Amino acid sequence: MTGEGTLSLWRNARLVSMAPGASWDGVADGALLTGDGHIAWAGEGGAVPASMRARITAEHDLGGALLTPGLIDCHSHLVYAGSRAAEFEQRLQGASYEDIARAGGGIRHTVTATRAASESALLAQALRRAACLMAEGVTTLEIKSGYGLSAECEARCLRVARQIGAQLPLTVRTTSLGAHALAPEFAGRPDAYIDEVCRWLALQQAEGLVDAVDVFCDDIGFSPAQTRRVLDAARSLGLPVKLHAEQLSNQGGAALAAEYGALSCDHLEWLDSQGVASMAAAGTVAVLLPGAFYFLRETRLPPVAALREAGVPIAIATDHNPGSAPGLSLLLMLNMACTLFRLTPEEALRGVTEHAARALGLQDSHGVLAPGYVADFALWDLEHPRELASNFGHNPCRQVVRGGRPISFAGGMPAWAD
Ligand code: DI6
Ligand code: FE
Repeated sequence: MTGEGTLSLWRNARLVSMAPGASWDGVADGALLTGDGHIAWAGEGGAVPASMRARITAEHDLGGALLTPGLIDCHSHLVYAGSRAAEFEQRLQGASYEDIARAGGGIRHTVTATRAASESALLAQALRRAACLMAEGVTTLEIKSGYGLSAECEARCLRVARQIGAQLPLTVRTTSLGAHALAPEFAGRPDAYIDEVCRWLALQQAEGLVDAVDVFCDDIGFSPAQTRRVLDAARSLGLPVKLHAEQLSNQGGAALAAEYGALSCDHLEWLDSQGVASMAAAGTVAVLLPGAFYFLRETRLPPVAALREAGVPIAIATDHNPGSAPGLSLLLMLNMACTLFRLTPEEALRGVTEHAARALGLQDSHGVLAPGYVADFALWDLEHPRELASNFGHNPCRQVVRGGRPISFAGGMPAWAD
């Protein structure tokens, strides 16, 4: 892919490639060669191979900036309408997230607002949210459905997600999460609702709307038996699966998902040792979501030490949604992953690069700066990558490049700069 054509040289940066074995301190006089949207070479500026030097037609002096892979937010619920700030107030008065959900609020509140919104209104709001994430270096974003809960509205939300990927210089991976909450029309009939969710998957797949399938397996979500039926339906269509598992209770969801070779299990505060072992054996990524933990004032920590010891790859994501994690800063999640979950800054950055790519099945193309990978990267006004996790509340991102092309944020909306 980069064998013959012209190349761009990006030089004079501290290169933090996140390639396995690369130094956490980065390469001081680092450089990249890109061509045809991909990385042709990465290393010390003085060591560019002569054969490649001859093909360079453009040169960018990066002025000593820190250079990392573009960030990957591997878990978001970006498409929805309405606000849940009133529930924030209710929780401050003592109501729990589960109380509000059981009383018909929570996810179902957002479903009512989302069903009432047009595709263009949903798109306009979601574009602005995606722009916030991108301004902090996000170049790949997973977007789930799950606030439609009908064949038509779930498809509408997935179409909006696809539109975001078409309109912005951003890689979008879509996840079908019809089994997020019980649709109000199916009150008391969760198994009949699961039949519907399974039926929709084939239609969504035929329309090219779905890259993966997810289920909220919990006391206030769906049972392991119901979850299994959705995972079976996904498997019969050849779709990869993920799971909202062990967030508010321990259902054994992680072990169940691992049985299906899940790409990831997400949340995991209630994960037990059997779940850890199953995930390790299946190579399933643990996606930790410190924003939801923080916003719901959870106290039970995900078993980070056990995940580490078992060699389970750990990713970090925003879980952006209006109810449990309304933030739009992946950098803040790096900070919280360290302060709340005691990840190291290096683990946190790997959690939004190499391991986040793996959680989306993109580990062979995204998440590290190495030959053959996509030329998605971010430049930061920072000296060391640890500062990405230690700082919070301001945005040190100087430039975002996707597929070798710089992005401009003129007017707040990301677009190709060239
Ligand atoms: N867990 C979450 O944290 C989000 N979905 C889920 O299954 C929250 C969704 C919401 O409250 O709107
Ligand atoms: Fe979520």
